[in-house]
Amino acid sequence: MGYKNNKTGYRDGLLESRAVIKKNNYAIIPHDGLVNNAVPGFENCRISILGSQHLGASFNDYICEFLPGGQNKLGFGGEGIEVFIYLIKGKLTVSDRQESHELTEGGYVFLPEGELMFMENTSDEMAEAFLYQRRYEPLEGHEAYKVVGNKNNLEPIHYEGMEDVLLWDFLPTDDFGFDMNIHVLQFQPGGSHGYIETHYQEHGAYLLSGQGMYNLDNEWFPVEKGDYIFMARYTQQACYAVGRDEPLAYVYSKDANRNPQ
Ligand code: UGY
Ligand code: MN
Repeated sequence: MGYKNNKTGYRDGLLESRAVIKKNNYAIIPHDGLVNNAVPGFENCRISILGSQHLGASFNDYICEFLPGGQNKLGFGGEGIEVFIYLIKGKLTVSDRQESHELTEGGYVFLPEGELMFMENTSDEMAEAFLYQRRYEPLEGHEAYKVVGNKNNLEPIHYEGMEDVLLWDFLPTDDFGFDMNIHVLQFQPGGSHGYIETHYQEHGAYLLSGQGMYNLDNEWFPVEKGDYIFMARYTQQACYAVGRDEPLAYVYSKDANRNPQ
């Protein structure tokens, strides 16, 4: 899938993998351990299911390469299910029943429950996207709505006031119609969380660039671009970025604005 391939270890007879799966707590799934899945609606795509209820998540995450001509014409989402797409690479046409949006790198679309998301790669290059779906938790008197944007047009904030950590919010942060948000968090080399977070909310994170060390439940793990990390509710979490060339950045989900059920 275009990432450094540590399956060489397998060929050398070392049988090494960095994957760590602690169901209902945390998981690290390196890119080179992924297999292609057949997922209803996705045609001419290399798609892998990442987070799911079987890991302990309340959402499904996917990483998908739309080959030229790759598409989903059946629709992603539907009754009760909210969906989100973030375009990591290439170009992709993303539509609901009303209109189409031409996404370029950094582009995203959120559709509220009841809508269907259609996708098509009409370019002659592969397009890579991170996809999310979750059963919406309604709140009386409030409603979510479609959001379309591009990370490159947003102004990041300094996460918790730190000079070397930036945060982009993709959905409104002050609207109780939304029961979750998707963000990008970026650490300059040497940058880190200010403390080990311990919180009710869960995360699915896909690493977009760089390398770092991630603390999950008080153990440290090396992580890099292409890894997926699941963090269940209350899993302790923190990281720091290493290397010189690239910041460590990930796109991740976080539930919000609701009482525990
Ligand atoms: O928003 C968050 O809770 C985020 N800072 N968590 C994380 O990066 N593991
Ligand atoms: Mn967190």
